[in-house]
Amino acid sequence: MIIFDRPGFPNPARIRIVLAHKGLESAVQFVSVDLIGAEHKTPAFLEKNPSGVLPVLQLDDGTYISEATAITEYLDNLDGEPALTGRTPKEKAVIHMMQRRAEAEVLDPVGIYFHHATPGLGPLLQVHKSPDWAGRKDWGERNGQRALAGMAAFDALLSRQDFLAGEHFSMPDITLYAGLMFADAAGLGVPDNLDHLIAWRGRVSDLPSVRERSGQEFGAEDLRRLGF
Ligand SMILES: N[C@@H](CCC(=O)N[C@@H](CS)C(=O)NCC(=O)O)C(=O)O
Repeated sequence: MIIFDRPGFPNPARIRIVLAHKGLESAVQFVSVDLIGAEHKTPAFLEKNPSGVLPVLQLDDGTYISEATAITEYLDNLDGEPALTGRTPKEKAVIHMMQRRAEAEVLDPVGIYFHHATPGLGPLLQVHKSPDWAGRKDWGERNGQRALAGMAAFDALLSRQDFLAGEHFSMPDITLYAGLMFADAAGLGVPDNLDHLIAWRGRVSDLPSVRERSGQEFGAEDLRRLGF
């Protein structure tokens, strides 16, 4: 299997955590795609994923699977023990619900904040994302506020349970963890009064599969190229 990604970026990090969690790292070959150079908007890459985003999994039979959720579901089911995406109908439904909520309320709005309220990944990509970003910061700012409200909602939930779908670590925890990592890197941050969210973040980063992956700073090398 091949994973097209960029080390240290939030959605690729989701899959790297899944691979570590499932003991599958040696089963894949990583191919790095230059996001700052907008390589993922070229016709060659769009053939792999018409949405023009990372990560993408290529199976040995040539099938391309994009969307971190779909890739996670595939990898999680390979060993017949899909603990990250759910084993019973109820587990699957609760995980799916929390997964969508983590993406819609935190990770995606942080991405919009990053690309619409800041220079994002620089001029070559802004042409595709938000060419007039400087005049449209309000859309980005509104999404930044939405992400902060989402974090507060998860803080309240985590005052009652250890992980997003209940008592066990699963896919939505990885999604929210990537969302907070992105919020830090985008300069939005995580409010320090959200004690339950911060304690949960500590629990997640202590898991071996996450600890191994969180050594990577968010796109450190790429952000240096942009002068951050
Ligand atoms: N919904 C997608 C989101 C993927 C995504 O936005 N990936 C980012 C990297 S963290 C990307 O490729 N950004 C470049 C762009 O939006 O042009 C997924 O779950 O895989």
